Amino acid sequence: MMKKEWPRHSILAIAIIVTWLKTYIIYKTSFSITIDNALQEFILFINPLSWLLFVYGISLFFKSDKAKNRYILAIAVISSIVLYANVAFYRFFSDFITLPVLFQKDNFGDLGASAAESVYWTDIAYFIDVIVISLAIKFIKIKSESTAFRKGQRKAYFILSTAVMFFNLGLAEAERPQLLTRSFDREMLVKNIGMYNYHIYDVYIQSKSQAQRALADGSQLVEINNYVSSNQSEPNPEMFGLTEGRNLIVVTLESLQSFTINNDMNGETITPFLNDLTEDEDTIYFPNFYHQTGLGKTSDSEFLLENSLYPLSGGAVFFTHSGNSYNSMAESLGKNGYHTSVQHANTKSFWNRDMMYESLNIDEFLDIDSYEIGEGEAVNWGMKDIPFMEQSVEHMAKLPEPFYTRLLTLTNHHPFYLDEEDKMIDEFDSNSGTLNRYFQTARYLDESVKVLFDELKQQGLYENSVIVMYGDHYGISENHNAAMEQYLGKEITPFETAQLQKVPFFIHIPGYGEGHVDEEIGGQVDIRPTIMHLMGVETKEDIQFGGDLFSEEHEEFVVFRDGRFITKDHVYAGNTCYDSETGEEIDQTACEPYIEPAFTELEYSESIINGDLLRFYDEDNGQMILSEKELDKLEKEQQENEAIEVVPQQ
Ligand code: GP9
Ligand code: MN
Repeated sequence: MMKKEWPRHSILAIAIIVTWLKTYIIYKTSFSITIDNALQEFILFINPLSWLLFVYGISLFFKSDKAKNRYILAIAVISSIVLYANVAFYRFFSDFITLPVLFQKDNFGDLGASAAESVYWTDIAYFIDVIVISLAIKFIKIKSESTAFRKGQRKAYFILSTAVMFFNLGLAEAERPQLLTRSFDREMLVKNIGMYNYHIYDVYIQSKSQAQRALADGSQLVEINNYVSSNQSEPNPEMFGLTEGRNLIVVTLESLQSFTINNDMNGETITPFLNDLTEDEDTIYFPNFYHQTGLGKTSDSEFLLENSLYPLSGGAVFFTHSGNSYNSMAESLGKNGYHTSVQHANTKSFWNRDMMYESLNIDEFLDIDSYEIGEGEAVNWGMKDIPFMEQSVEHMAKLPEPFYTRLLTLTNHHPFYLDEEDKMIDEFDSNSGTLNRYFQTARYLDESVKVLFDELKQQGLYENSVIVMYGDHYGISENHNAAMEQYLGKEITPFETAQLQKVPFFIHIPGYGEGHVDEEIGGQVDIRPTIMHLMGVETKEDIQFGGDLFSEEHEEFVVFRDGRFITKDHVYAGNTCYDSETGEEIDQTACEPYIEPAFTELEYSESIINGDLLRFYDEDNGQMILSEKELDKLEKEQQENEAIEVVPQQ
């Protein structure tokens, strides 16, 4: 009996279809990927296809059937291993694999053990495509005509696979604008571009930063260190150590801009509680304080605050350089006996926080799994701020003291949706729904801060704490300028846009009694030195770009991430120099002396990050470590727990 003969590219077609469907089924069964609408489901379904078409399609270049089949099988095996490794990893860490995780020594031990724990013999099912393809190769008889694919057809095939890729990327971009440039969450990447493409992207991002790192050496740091040292500001003796030994609670006020403070909207107060704080005897409020974030938004603000370095000009440093050495505020306070933590009711992989927090030496990350989100307690991006504050204070009551904990709020986030019962003021009446709703969520955020203070008092944690609060970045982008003009009642020039970069900064010290409004001009890069000095920790040897806002020597010079800057007398924005008092354009020469220094600051900070230069620096004694060899030696010594001998600068 004649066996049925199959068309010549059957094996290729089977491989693509089986691996594709298998991948989708695994997405649905082995990971918990949140899907909010039908479009997201569709993207998830098609996302393995572009890569599979491409990579299996390469088999079309093989001449012999045997080589072709072997190649297809090898790809099936490799892609199954990648997928399965993620499944096993996810079982333990609820996260997808990213290259640094494989190379971080600390993780590695845990990883091996955990991986072994989460492997079952039934997992063979994850290799179902390999089995199906092997059987197909063995039993299917292909029509005996030549399997050589004609060039034209091959071209058409790859055009098709490229088209599928662009279709996928197009849908992903529509669903998640700036997905690749901001790369905010591994889950979102997997959801939108697929597991296989995600790994390619991850390899690209990581190898780019590894290459820059490999080329760097400690000598680059000498010049930077000289610059930084000459700009250090002496602490103000009246403030230095004022809150030493107290718990430090830092609250990130999501998307809160300063224009909401001491202001109203159609007669309604936007932030009553924060307004009172600006006049409170225990609070120092900084109205001339600016955010300096880039594409990494909240994560950039965290980066600035922890390290007093500028974030990157492109991409989010939390993603691109999470394996670097840093000298974070958490690390320093940790060395001073503090337990350090971050509390945030969101997935831990968002902004790659789980990875980055390890590098920042944050002891504990209380993420969404540490919160109980009851019926009606979530809106917009997740858990509502009020229950979040309540539960965070419950966590604090259990933390070892003294602690440094950071709370990241979420409700006042674009697109600013709120449940009816949480709306405490009306919407604004412009043609921008975003701006209209913003006032309501900002009002809600204000209320949650009040709840935080009340809860702290109830738990007996208030008196012995210092509460620092800052706005992380803008909430209303320039897209809403027309509506903002209506609200502010003035034209938004580049000067005004720079003013809108002001975010509130509060330092609340229970029992202080000398609260005031501090007009000093500053930015997020100044938070670290200001707070560290308040906590009684010296920062003389630290490589940081900010200065202590309380210091007599603090320089009023705020550089934005894109090169715009503010000085006491000028605002430089849109390549134009403005008088800071009047907002009027003035001669460029007034700003000229600052253009270069602004650029230099950003450049220096960028090279520290790209070259991972802080690995060549010992902040304990301010010594430079110049060569890889010396660095290896030091690491070895550290590992052996012996006294660290640092080779001084030559
Ligand atoms: C997400 C939250 C918001 O966890 O921090 O991030 P954003 O979009 O503001 O950067
Ligand atoms: Mn934010």
